[in-house]
Amino acid sequence: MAKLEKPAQKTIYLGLRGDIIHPGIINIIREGQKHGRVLVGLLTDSAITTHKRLPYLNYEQRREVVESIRGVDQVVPQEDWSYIPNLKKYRPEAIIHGDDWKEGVLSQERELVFALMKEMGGEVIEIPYTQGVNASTLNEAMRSIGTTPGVRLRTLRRLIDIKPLVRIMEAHSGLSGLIIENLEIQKEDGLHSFDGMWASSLTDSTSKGKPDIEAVDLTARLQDLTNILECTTKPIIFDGDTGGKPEHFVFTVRSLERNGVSAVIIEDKEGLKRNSLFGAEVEQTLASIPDFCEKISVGKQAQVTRDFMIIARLESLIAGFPVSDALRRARAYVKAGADGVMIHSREEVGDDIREFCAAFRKEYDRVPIVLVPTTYNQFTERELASWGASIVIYANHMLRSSYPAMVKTARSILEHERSLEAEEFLMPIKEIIELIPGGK
Ligand code: SPV
Ligand code: MG
Repeated sequence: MAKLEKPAQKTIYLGLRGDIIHPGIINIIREGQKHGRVLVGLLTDSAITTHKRLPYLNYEQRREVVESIRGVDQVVPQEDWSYIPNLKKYRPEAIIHGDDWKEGVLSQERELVFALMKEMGGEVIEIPYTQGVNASTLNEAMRSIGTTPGVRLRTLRRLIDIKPLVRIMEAHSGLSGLIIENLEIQKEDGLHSFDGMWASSLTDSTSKGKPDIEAVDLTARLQDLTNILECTTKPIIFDGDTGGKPEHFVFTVRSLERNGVSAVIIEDKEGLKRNSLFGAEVEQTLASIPDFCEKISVGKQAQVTRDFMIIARLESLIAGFPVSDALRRARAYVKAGADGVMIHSREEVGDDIREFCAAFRKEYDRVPIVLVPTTYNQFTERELASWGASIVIYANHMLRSSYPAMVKTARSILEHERSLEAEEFLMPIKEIIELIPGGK
């Protein structure tokens, strides 16, 4: 009896995110199977975040799921957003793709893929895209459902692991949080957006008309935070001031964790702190190293999740001490359990910060460094990352931009004794009504 010969197996490459498995994906795998063995290039977390949000599942979890789909023969990592490096590496006979890449961000990539496959003697199989379902629209839908505290909390560590620099912006209200949540701009190297939010003591207190002297209590700040939590899904870093007494800090850590906050930053000042940018005339006294280490360690013992981070903020440069003092403290704080350090400075040149980063990175290659470049704002994110920074926080920019805008409008109305002239500064009423969906 003639043996049934399997046709010579061609390799069909399929690039996937594989975070949300929907009928469109199953369909393309089935189509791929008709042409040969399906080799899935599964995008790594860092490849995805160059153009899209961090996936819900990490790479290993996605691999497990995709490997179990009938029709998938092999899964390999695709470490780049572009298919090109993997196509060169695996030299498949064909690549299969939905025809939706004819338009939009992938259209250029499509041309490159066609050229390369032609050069390699392979082909591009395009199949009609399954209308109505794709990972991006499903992602949108999931975002409108929201997140859980645990998922939000874990996201910061995942981002630190995969991104050259995590970009955090200050939010002091639901509305500012929504801007950070949704704003995206397309640049040559991918989609740019903010990775998370900073709950700043300065802007929390300023928005209440109060000075930033640790006088606004935690309960009031948690109420502000609730407004942000309710309408966003991105991770949050909380400005914990000095953390108070160790016994208070235990409660702060647990409250923040319960709410899904990813990290708290506490500063090593003595007593009730004053804002670091107040100027040299305000004397800032530092906590003793053992006392601050004790607070870190009590906080670490209090946390119930594995991923919550306590970041120690070094105020040596603010208080007039040299980089060597900050380094000495940083070593002690890391030893006490700090999950990262933030180095702060009022200097505009940035030399002190750069010197600290270089010295710290020599000793600790993985402990995250947080920078707050309010005064040394001439440096780009790429430069800060090259110094060794892991997180950049734009600590007060949403509030500082809103104040002059409000003054301008109020002044115009006073001057003209009507609001017509101010209208050009304003968002149209129709837009504000439509800004927050669900009013209908
Ligand atoms: C804040 O935003 O409240 C901070 C950063 O603590 S700074 O204002 O620069 O001290
Ligand atoms: Mg503060």
